[in-house]
Amino acid sequence: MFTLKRKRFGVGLAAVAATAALVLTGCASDGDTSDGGSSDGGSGDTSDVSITMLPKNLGNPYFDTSTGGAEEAVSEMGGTFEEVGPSEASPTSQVQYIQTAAQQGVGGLIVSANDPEAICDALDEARSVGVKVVTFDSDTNPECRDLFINQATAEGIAQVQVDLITEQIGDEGQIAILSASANATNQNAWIEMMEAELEANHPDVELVEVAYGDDDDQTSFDKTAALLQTYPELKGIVSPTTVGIAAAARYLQTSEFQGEVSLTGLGTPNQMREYVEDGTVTAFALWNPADLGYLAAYATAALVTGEITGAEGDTFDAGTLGSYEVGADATVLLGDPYVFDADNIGDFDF
Ligand code: RAM
Repeated sequence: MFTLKRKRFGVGLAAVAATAALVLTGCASDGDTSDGGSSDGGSGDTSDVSITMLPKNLGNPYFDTSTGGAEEAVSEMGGTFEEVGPSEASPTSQVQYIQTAAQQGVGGLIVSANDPEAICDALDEARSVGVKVVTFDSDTNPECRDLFINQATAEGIAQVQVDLITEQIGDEGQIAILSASANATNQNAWIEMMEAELEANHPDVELVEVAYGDDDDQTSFDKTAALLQTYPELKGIVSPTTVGIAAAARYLQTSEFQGEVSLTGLGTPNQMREYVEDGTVTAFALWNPADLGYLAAYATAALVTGEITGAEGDTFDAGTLGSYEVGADATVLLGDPYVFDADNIGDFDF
């Protein structure tokens, strides 16, 4: 059951695009578990910790990978682990799963939120019966959870995507964004910062539309077609979602726009490989979702055992990733985004 092979981003793989300031994730002291990391003296015994993982939706390879990472962490710690989730990434579709987890009395719930507010009542109820709530990937409002495990700073994620698209289109012309669901906390934060960066530093680039594919493959595919039809002058698409970028690439691949319209954003190497190899896509970015899930599970266990409370400055041990510290706003940062292109994509398998 715990067979996922996680491939850490290695330091030797650094054929990275010069446009992004990139530090590879997951290279923190592999195997070093020596400092224990307990900041306020909880029991630290994780053997009976039960953790439920609730992604935005099921059937997304990105979340399959993050769940695999969490499952591996729980396996190492000796607790129990379950993944549940809706088929649609809509604002309230996760509520019933939160309620069930609370009824079951799980120790910790790890959630990627489809909406910053819509699941807060359910999370409050879960917390009132003792469930520790940790968001990862896409946050709720901070008061609705104990901790947020952030994949990279929103500024960094926005910057790398703007750098990539502006470089690919020669820093002028029309672009569109193909996002996930309209309320997604993570995508909306990144889009806001992309808009600000475009406005401040790319006066000849015009963002003509933000479209929403709802993290659904077919919807994203159809929205790509619609964007290309509506804006004949379109030079590029940024899709800050692994579902959207893969669907958009599939559309472009067999269309008259292949090689004419640039596409970048956030994707998984396995989903994007064929499009990079055939030139439909030049470069895109992401972090390691397995590491994100793995870190989230260690952080959740540390909360459940009382090893940390989520206060700024708390430190905990995250297995092979090493030691992490809780920052401002009860947030733990995994690392920086990473750029994948034809030179390095063969080195990754997730
Ligand atoms: C999709 C989801 C997820 C996001 C990635 C980049 O898989 O929307 O929340 O972090 O893309």
